Amino acid sequence: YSRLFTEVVPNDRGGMMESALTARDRVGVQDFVLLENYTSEAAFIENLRKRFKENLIYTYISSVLVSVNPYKDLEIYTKNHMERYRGVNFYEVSPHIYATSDNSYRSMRTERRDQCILISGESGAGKTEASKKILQYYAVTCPASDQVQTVKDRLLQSNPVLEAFGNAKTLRNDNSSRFGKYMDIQFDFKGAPVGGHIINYLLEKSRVVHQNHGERNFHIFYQLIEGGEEDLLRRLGLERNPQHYQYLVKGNCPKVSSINDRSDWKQVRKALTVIGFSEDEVEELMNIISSVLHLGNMQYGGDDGGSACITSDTQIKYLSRLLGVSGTVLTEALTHRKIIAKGEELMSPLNIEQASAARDALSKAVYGRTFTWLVNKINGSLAYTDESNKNSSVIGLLDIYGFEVFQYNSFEQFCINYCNEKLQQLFIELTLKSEQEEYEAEGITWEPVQYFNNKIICDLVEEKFKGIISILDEECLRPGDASDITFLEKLEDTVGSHPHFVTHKLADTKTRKLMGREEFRLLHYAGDVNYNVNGEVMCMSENKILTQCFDREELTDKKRPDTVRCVVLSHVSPLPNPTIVVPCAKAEFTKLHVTKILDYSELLHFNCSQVKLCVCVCVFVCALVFRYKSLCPDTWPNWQGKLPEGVSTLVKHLGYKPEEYKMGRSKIFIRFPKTLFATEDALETRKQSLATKLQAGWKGYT
Ligand code: AD9
Ligand code: MG
Repeated sequence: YSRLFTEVVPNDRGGMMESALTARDRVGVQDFVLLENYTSEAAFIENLRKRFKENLIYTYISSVLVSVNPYKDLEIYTKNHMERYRGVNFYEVSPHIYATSDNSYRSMRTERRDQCILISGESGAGKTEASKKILQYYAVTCPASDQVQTVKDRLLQSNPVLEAFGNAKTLRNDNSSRFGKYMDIQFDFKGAPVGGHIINYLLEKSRVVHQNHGERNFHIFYQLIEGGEEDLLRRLGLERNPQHYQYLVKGNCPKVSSINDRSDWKQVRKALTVIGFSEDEVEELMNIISSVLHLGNMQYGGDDGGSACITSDTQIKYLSRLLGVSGTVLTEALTHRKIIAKGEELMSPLNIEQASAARDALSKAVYGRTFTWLVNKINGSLAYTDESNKNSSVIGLLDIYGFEVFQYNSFEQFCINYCNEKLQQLFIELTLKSEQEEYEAEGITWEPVQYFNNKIICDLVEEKFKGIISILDEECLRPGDASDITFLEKLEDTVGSHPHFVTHKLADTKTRKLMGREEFRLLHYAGDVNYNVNGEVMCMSENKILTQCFDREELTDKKRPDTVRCVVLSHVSPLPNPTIVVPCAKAEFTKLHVTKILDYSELLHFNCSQVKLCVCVCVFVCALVFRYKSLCPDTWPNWQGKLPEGVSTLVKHLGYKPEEYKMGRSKIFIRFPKTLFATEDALETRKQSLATKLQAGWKGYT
């Protein structure tokens, strides 16, 4: 009975008995489709609020998990909790990220199909935390041998390493992911995790050289400076003071109260060892990290002719040693560019501004390449090599940076928000489409539902020749007078009439007041964002050091901008278990805030369309019989016959009218949530009377 007793009231109030109705009143419903007034925004928010007050941060919309960031540690991620969800069906326990994890795992095992868990939500919503919880769940609950334990350790330890190099404090999140991550966890035929593979998308490299006020550079810089051993810092020529480095002072925020850089350094060092980095490799890695800091401190002065020269050779000395490049070559490369005149290569001097830009470009490129190398190295250590076991299945986890809007939004935000736009498209398509397919499979007639398809916005960004990226590409490659402003003008000419695009010139009076002249505004599904075009059209100078360090052909291949890679979702498997994550700033659950979030995530819209599409609550027939079997003498203690007949018997006994439900092939579709509520209430009454009788020593069934 214990399972039945814990199901109805999904809280942690021990064995306290409460009627189903009172419980629902207090903690809301655990699936939004059970809301009686499911299309009402107020009812939706109220349900979320009730649950949040009770520390119930998870709620379903059908098979989608909605999670509200509690911003505090809840005791819901213990080993006991993991055990509670292991091998148990979705509908038998209260909503949890572990239920989603377990459900994907079981589908992978039983259906032998790869799975994917998409995690979306705005910045700070808790996506990365959710992905870590999923990984921990598999690490703890899946079978293990010694070899598998190593893989589990490496999978878990890849997180602190990637977060050190790819996460940073922003105004929205102290540990904001500044890259997108898709991780495959490979399982062998026994269901043990045996390998993994990570794909990273679009690291925000501009952060290496510039941070907005109140933000930081990537964590690793501060970790190294605060936590690095004395002799290591000496070898790297670093001082134990972040304020000393130009690349670390832009945001005026060297310390963050929620972050302990020193202990994080220790954790990262340990993680690097677990993953399999040798001492030499760690040292080389730190050489590069410190060389970026030295580059940032390099000062330029101008000679009489206005050409840039390096005023102090301290940095060059360190750089030359740390990067293994000759000082003379480095100096020339950082102050000159190569031009070809009359078929001859000449070195033309840069002015101070150009030289500073070249230095920053080099820093970004070095850091970006190092990050990619790091991911490749981790992949090497996670690689699954057992040839005899090729039939492995995978669960993919997609955790990208969330939708974000700042006062000043640049190319980075443009890429991030475009990426979220793509994800939203995929998400709607997969969930609504899969729902419709389910009706077809179950032989149920359904009405197609109208919902906002954001493909129109994706097209605006990505369409060949006519989209914003193509136009930017074209301006970057165009010789002559191409500039940020000509780019903006070209946008106005090409996509000016698009309903989701506005510029200062094209805007109505009201919008114009909210826009700068160097901005364009995109009307995203999640909200309107102004993007500044300053510095978008950067014609990279031919740079000696770049040509030495990097593959030249790749550098000039501007036909494949990074932005597209961030949305290559070809690895997403056909069966997603989507998760939406809703943030709740500083644990204050105000209506205003929630309404804003709903606006952003289109959650409500999604809920409505999902529910309208469902038209009803659908329950697996086996779940229905299992849950309510005690309400009918013919199905108690177990139904021995065929399941559909069991359901018919049960619902007839419960008094369901024919118009209240439809039988599918494997599921029953109940038209009104209140029908299910009535059955829940009957179950509750039944359980209370059974409990009383059991206490009195009763053993039979009446
Ligand atoms: V971003 O798009 O990378 O900027 P995320 O990834 O959505 O963002 P993240 O997972 O980093 O957000 O969560 C932000 C912070 O919220 C964490 O550092 C935690 O302090 C807090 N958080 C998130 N989820 C939970 C949770 N389940 N329990 C407790 C949480 N705290
Ligand atoms: Mg994140």
